[in-house]
Amino acid sequence: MVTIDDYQGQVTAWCPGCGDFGILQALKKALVDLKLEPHQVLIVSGIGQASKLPHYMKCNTFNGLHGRILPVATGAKIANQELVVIGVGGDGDNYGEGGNHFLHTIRRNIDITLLVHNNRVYGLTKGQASPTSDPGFISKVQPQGVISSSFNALSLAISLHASFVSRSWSGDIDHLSWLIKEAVQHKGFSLIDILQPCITFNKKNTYRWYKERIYKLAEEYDPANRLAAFKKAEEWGDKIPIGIFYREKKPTFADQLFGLKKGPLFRQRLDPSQVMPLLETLS
Ligand SMILES: Cc1ncc(C[n+]2csc(CCOP(=O)(O)OP(=O)(O)O)c2C)c(N)n1
Repeated sequence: MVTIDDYQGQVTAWCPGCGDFGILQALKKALVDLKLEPHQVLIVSGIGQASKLPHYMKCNTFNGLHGRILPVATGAKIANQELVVIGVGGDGDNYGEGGNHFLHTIRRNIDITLLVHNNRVYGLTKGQASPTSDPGFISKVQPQGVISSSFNALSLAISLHASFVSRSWSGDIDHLSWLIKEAVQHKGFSLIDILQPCITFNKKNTYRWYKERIYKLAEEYDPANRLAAFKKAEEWGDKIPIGIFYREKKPTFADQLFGLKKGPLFRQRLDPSQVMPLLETLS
C-alpha cells in the first residue's frame, strides 16, 4: 500500500513558514488517497521557488525552464496517456513567462493538472512584482508601485472554456488535497490557482489577510453555470471564494489526435519498413 513516505524527496530549501510547504503536503496526501504509486505520476516544473517542488518528491520528475512547464507536460502526456501528469510552478512561471503556453494548453484541453503556487510575487529572484501583484504593490524594482493591472487567471480560463477551473489556498490542506483529487480525476485540462503567502517578499497577502477573506463556494453553487463562474472569478477584496468555479466536459486533445487512435505512442510499435517508401521519394 502506498504511503506518504513513498513520496519523500530531498530536504527542502524553502523559507520556514512558506506556503509552498502546505501545497507539497496536500499534493502528497492527494496522491496517496488516490492510491497512485510514484511510478504512475510525473511532476513537471519550471524555474522558481514553487518549481523546486519536484526535488522534494520521489516520483517521475522533470524540472525544466522558466515558463516552459506546459510544453513538457503536454509532450509527456501525448507520449504516455497512462501517466498522471501534474504541472507545478509559480504565478510568474505560468502567467508571466509561460502565459502563452497557458492559453494554448487550455485550448487544446490536454488531460493534465496544473498547480499554480500564486504568491503574487517573484519569490526566487527576490521580490519583483509578478503578473498577479496588485496595482500599487511596492517592490525594489517598482518603488512607486505596480502600474499594470492584475492578471485574473480564473476569468481568463473560463473565457477560454477551460474544462476545470478552480482555486484553493495553502492554508487549508484538506480543501487543497480534496481539490487536487478532483482535478486529477477530471478528464481534461485542470487549473488549480493556489493562493499562497510569501512570508519574505509579499508583506500584503499574509496568512491573516487570506484567513480574514477566504470562504468556500456554497454546496448549491453550480460549476456548469458559466456566467455565475465569471461572477465568482471576479470577486476579490473583502471576500475571496475558493472551490471549483467552472467545469465543462469535452473531448481531450488525445481523444481527437489521429496518431493516438491505436493507443499511447510508447505502446505503438515502430516499423521502420513503413517509413522507407516515404524516404525514397525524397532521394
Ligand atoms: C527565461 C527566464 N526569464 C527569467 C528568469 C529569471 N527568473 C527565475 S525564477 C523567476 C520568477 C519566479 O517567480 P514565480 O514563477 O512566481 O515563482 P516563485 O519563485 O515566486 O515561487 C524569474 C523571473 C529565468 N530563469 N528564465
